[in-house]
Amino acid sequence: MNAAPVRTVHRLLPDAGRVFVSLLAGVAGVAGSYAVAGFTPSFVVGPIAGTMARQLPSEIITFGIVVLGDAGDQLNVVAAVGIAVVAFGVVALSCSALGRRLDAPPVGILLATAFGVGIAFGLTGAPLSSIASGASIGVVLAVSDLFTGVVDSEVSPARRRVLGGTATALALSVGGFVFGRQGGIRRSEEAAALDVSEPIMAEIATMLDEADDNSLAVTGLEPLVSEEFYEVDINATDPTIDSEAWSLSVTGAVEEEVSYTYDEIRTMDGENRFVSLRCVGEGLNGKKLDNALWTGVPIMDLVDPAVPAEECCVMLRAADGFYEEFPLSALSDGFLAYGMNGDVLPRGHGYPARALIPGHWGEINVKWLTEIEVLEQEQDGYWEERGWHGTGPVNTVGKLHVVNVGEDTIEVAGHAYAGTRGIERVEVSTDGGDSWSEATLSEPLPGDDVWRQWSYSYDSPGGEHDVVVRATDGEGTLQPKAETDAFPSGPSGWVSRTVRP
Ligand SMILES: Nc1nc2c(c(=O)[nH]1)N[C@H]1C(S)=C(S)[C@@H](COP(=O)(O)O)O[C@H]1N2
Ligand SMILES: [Mo]
Repeated sequence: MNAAPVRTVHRLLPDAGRVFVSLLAGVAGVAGSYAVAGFTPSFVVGPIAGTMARQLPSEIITFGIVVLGDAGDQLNVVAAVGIAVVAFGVVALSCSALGRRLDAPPVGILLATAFGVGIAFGLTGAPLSSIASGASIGVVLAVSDLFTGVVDSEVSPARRRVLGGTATALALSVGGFVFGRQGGIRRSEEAAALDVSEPIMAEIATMLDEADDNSLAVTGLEPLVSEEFYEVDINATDPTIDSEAWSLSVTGAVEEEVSYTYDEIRTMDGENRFVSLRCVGEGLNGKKLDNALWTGVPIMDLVDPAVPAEECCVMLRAADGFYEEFPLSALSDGFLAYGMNGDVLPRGHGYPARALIPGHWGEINVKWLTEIEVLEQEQDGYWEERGWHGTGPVNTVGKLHVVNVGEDTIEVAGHAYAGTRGIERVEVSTDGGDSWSEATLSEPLPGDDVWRQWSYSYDSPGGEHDVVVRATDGEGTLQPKAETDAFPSGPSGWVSRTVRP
């Protein structure tokens, strides 16, 4: 029997070393993209994660939001990184195999580079980061090939390939990761102090001081202006918008469509407002409730000049492909913010401008806003198409985030929020709901959509006990005791926690 056919089959099947080096080339391809783009939509992983978040069945998405929470987002990004690495790896492996079959390995490397650029560009539409992806793949393949040609070595060529490929991929990946973390070549333009008129600036300082003064002195309790404001997005990466090229238009059922540039909006009369936001998808005692001081303009100052011809509703559309619909009447108290806590609105919170709709769930507070379309008829927004009902007013909630156990006394504290209804009272039970006492509330901040802090101290009963919190809104309505899930219209119920002194 001739052994040749066996050897041919062997040659066609890639050996483990080549598979390994190709996968590492895939890692380098992802890192190359990250080096240039940072964590933006130009990073190959962004569109993959976004497509998964958009296309997966809504049951899986809801499970991710309600059960996994932030871990669900992380899982999505990890899966997207894996997909990108494998896709680039398969390109590297098959192109280099083709190059060998043609007896021209450099052709295979060039092909791998070209396909790498092509795939990345197809996903991101971003030339620079795509070239960085393809080039990184090509460099890993080329260097590992060069290493096999080293003469006078004790090490076998196959092993040299793996060593050379690994070293190159490692260097490119670590370098790419470190550089990309700083924002890549394209560093973000915001994260700067807001440049507004003297009186507005002075008012920001006064209002932030007031929030500071009003914050209860409780160890571990987040102040009235959040130090870390939560973020919820349909995409893993935030859009990078050039404010010079951005505009906001009022369209649809209006007498005349109007469009505004960033500069036009920035030169209109501005205002400062405290507004709290809460996500409909958060857990009952979750952390997706926060407050900030926003700077911007009343949204109707932009809409009125277009003269809406319909009373029904509006669709707010954004640069990330997000859209939410709600009644025009809710928009009438709305605000368009371009500043946050005295800084330019951060990219993660909607730079250059976002909507703030008082008293409503977070989702209609559309970030990266580009269009306000007046509608003649109701339509579903992004989350409503996925089964949520998150466009209405928020549920009343009293959160319990702080338990400070002292020697004789125990201090419990948290935040309470009821949107524009305001908070009238927070009550605490330390015996599982049998008896109730009134908690201390922080002095209210100006504004009609602002949370409050509460705190309560009591003598330690010694043993384990259940603390329950319930809030009454400004209309005198006690929040319902019955617990409901976040899906579909927001969590509800009294928060309770077991305390062990
Ligand atoms: N363009 C856009 N706007 C958006 C979202 C989004 O994914 N894209 N998420 C919404 C949701 S669900 C919430 S809860 C709030 C959160 O705002 P924050 O990220 O500034 O906290 O933004 C809303 N606005
Ligand atoms: Mo949300």
